[in-house]
Amino acid sequence: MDVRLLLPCLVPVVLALASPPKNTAPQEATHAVEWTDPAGDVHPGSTSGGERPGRDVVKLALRSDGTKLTIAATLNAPPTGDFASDVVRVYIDTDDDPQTGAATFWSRKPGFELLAKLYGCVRYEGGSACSGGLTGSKVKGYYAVADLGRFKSDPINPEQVISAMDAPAVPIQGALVSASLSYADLGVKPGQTVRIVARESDGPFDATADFPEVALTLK
Ligand SMILES: [Ca+2]
Ligand SMILES: [Ca+2]
Repeated sequence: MDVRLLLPCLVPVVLALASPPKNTAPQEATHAVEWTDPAGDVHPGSTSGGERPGRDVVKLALRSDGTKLTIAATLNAPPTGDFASDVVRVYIDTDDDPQTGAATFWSRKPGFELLAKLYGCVRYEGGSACSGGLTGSKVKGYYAVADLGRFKSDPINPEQVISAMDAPAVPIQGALVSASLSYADLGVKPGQTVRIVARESDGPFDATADFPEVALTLK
């Protein structure tokens, strides 16, 4: 067979395989954005004491007020049990440039400088936890915090800016888990547009756990 006849057929196939996923323009929002999310789409978490139910987000709101960004997740039920975990992860592209920063872990979307996590923490008699738990300790209540990390040399593990244990505790009201991060800690200014991809922490181990990508213009 003449190899010159084969080449025109092969080249388009190779190009198709090498081309990156299609870039769809992010949703645009001013000051705030809110989404609903299905119930029943989370997986259980594993603990040393066996499996604990996943934290199932049914609504997520991101709100800016000129000084802080609030992450507010509504769960399908108020928290129970003695195990703490994050409920939502929020990747933030603070320079609105996909060429700078790290990629989201599961969906590989590029360009994020910050990763914030919203936790449902547990207060026990004699301690508290935002990840894991104190087995055998009596649970006294639940509260929310948001931590913050900045991607530097490690594209997977950001360097800590605010730890969950140092962040201000916000009481969980029913099924509403909500906490805020200041513009100063985020390194953003009023009127700036940031690109955000949020993710249901206990959602499927793939891109389907992501909420829609949004370009949010901060108040
Ligand atoms: Ca859900
Ligand atoms: Ca960036």
